[in-house]
Amino acid sequence: MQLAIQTLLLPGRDLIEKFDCAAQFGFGGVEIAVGPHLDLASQTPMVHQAMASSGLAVAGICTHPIHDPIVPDVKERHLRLAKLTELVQLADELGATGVVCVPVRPPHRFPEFADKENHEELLTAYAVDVFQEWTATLPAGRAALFLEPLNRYETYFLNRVEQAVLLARAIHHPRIQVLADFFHMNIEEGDWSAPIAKAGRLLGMVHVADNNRLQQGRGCLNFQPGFAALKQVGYRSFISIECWSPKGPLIDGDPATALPETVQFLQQAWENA
Ligand code: LER
Ligand code: MN
Repeated sequence: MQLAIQTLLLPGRDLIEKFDCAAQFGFGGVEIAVGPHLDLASQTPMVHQAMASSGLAVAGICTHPIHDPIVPDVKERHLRLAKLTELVQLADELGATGVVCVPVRPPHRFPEFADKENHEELLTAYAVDVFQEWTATLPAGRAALFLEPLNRYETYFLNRVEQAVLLARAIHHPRIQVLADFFHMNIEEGDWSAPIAKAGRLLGMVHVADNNRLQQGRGCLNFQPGFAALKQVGYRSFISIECWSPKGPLIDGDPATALPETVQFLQQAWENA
């Protein structure tokens, strides 16, 4: 298994120290979280240094709500899509598998669809048009855009993996893939294997946290059935740790001892799956 962790969860004053810590803790990759706190374009020399010094790969780039592209304002939408193009190009430059994308979440809404019974269908058709137009403008490269479903308390569009799979199939572009986040799946899915089987080869990235969104082993989730489902579809890409507390990204305990334990816990669960 290829285990990664998001930058916001790692100790260290800069990306070089964070990557070095991730290597010491036993991870194979780092998922770089971008947003108002980090403009990746200005940091690429440091990321190259961090990769060289730690020997770790950039697993992926995790975006922030400021990057969600399906927003009603046309000018704002184009700015966000241009930023996603920049991030996908940076992912290629850094050898990362791709960029996480939540299509839309509150407060952005589409009042013209909101009251309609077929709200989801209309919004899906709208999103398909936007993503198809965007993929047609993508410069050559391999890095993917991972469509991420979030649970019902975080968004009203794409809550289950199957919905992201249907959207990805409708967009029908080799660089549009799907992300399965075990925290959201634990809230929204009826079981682990059917959604993961439906995603199959479209599954490009996995996020994991326990049911309380702390690191694995600090809640009551059993990771083996989900890992067995990943093995069943031959998933070989990164499984990335994404933990949150109500105050923001957080690892419970001292990361220097808690994170190596988490690595061991997940490796054991993978072996037993
Ligand atoms: C948010 O809950 C999440 O899971 C992230 O990966 C995307 O912002
Ligand atoms: Mn996630």
